Amino acid sequence: MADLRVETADGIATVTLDRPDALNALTIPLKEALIDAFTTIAADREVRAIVLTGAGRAFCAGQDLQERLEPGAVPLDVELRDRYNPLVRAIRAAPQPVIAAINGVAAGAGASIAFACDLRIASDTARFVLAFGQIGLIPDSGATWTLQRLVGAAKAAEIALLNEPVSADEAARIGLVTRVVPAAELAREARALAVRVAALSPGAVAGTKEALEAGATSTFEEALELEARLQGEAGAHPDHGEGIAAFIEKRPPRFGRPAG
Ligand code: LHQ
Repeated sequence: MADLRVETADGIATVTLDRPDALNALTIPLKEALIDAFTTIAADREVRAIVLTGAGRAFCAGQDLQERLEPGAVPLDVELRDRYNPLVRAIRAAPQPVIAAINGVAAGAGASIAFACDLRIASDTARFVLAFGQIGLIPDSGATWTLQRLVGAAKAAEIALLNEPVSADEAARIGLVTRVVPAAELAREARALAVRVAALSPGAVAGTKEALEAGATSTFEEALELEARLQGEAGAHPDHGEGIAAFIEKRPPRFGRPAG
């Protein structure tokens, strides 16, 4: 698909939105290609980390507004159920950590997609704009759930209701992004982050994602029980023994590979 690039090297898949002239705004074919890409990568055991980024000066300007003006445009509830929701679900359900490398403006559903990722690293040129309010819509693609969990209810209400752009520095200050780096260094720093998580045990990473997701809405008791179940599985996997052996032998662990 011309508007989406997927490159895989050394266990890291890089997914690049590639409609720079429209600030990587999301059309139906682009959303469908993204869902396909995340579904395919999720099932690829060779991939240990995913980086999502945008070509040109934007990360993603959200829904392509030109497409909404075309005759027969799909009703918004249908568009959400058929494409946006499956997309953010696919990001969150991937067993690999998904790192948003936010290279520029992330607006509307573009911001929601960044919020759905596991980690966010931003260039100093990045900014978040909820944008929904300015076109008479409510935040969607999971933003009403993710944003308040990332920054707290008061800050989320401020960002969503006032439509104030959140600069990269402000995003770092409120914990919305892990780090801000100079634009020229973003791709390298995002890759370095991906290399770090790719070196961890894939099973432990997938279990951590699952437990954090469930813990966001579970009771404390439910979280304890899920931890016990997932830890039982992690402890029974060869990666646990490899981790202990590597510690004792004072060497880096080799996770997810056959012993020897
Ligand atoms: C665009 C877009 C764009 C097309 C810039 N589409 N061309 C929606 C409905 C359907 C289902 C349910 O969910 C949703 C979810 C949503 O995402 S709703 C929110 C949709 N997005 C927006 O409302 C954002 C609209 N864009 C903007 O507010 C600004 O463009 C931002 C703040 C992103 C960037 O501002 P600037 O840096 O000043 O750039 P610009 O406005 O000059 O845009 C550059 C070009 O990109 C321009 O085209 P042109 O031909 O004049 O160079 C824009 O028309 C185009 N573009 N966003 N979403």
